[in-house]
Amino acid sequence: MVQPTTLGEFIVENQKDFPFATGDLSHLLTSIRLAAKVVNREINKAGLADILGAMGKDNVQGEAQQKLDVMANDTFMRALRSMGQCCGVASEEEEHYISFDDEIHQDAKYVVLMDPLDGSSNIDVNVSVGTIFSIYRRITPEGTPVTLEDFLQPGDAQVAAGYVVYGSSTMLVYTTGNGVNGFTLDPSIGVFCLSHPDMQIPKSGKIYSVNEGNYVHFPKGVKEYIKYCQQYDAASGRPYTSRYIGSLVSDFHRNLIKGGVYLYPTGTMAPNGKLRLLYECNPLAFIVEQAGGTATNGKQRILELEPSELHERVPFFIGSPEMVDMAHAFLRRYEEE
Ligand code: AHM
Ligand code: MG
Repeated sequence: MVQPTTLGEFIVENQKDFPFATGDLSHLLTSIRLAAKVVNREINKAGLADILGAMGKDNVQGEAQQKLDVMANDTFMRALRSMGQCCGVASEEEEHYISFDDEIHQDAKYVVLMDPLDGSSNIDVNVSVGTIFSIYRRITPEGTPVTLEDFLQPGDAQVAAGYVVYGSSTMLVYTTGNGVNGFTLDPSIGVFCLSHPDMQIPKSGKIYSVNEGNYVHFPKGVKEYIKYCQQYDAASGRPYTSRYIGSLVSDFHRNLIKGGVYLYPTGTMAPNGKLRLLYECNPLAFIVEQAGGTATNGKQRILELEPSELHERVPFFIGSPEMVDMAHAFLRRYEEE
């Protein structure tokens, strides 16, 4: 039997491809890998333990925090704090960034931005959820407390990004800027094994993913693009199939593998869209570009956007490059209306 490459082995083997290879990034990825396993274990038994349901309070975004949101946030925070490579974390669940200022963090170079449990409103009904993370080198000098500036970097400055999808199997997918690789957790031995090397998104696909409940609120260009997706055209394989889980990581992961486009546009109800630039859009944009795909806000590459706030929202168009291009063509055509 051929021994699978484990995530631990892969991280170490690929350390040399990283321009600042000191091993710190590898350690950081190791902390994230361990925390993901803990979160996976808790999610798997969610129906048995008293950890389902709402906490009874809202997070900074005004969304009801689930008990598992809090568990996932605490687990990743603990894992990142316990090692010496990370000097600060920004999370969807925390209004302000957290600075790690203990002795062991004095030489830490990296900040992490994350959505610890994305799609958590799905958790009570046993639908796949995820974790999304993004890693940057700090801008301010080592040994000083991190500042907002360390977190408000454009996505192009990311050194690594990834997600975990807690689905019918649990997978961790990540990039350090040298392609995208996916690892499936073998639950019998508790190890992530390389299952999807060098992931590439198909140039086009047959899936469009959008919350059509918001249709009447969308800009004209988006409405017309959705109609285009639904029209019959044998040559281009339309009508496309509509698939929307409402769990960004799962919707993205499916489209990455099968080819497709995911849209969360502006709307009269959500003038800037819903998804957060720093810990939802940027990491997935880095991954999709590394896999040959495209991610924009409808006009500009997501990775070029200059963030101005920690929890900033942006419209999001991501997926197979030809499909995102076509969505853009519709947006441009109806821009004035
Ligand atoms: P969350 O991070 O609080 O879970 O919110 C983000 C989620 C995404 O996973 C998903 O794509 C989106 O919200 C769904 O929003 P909607 O219910 O408006 O379609
Ligand atoms: Mg989220």
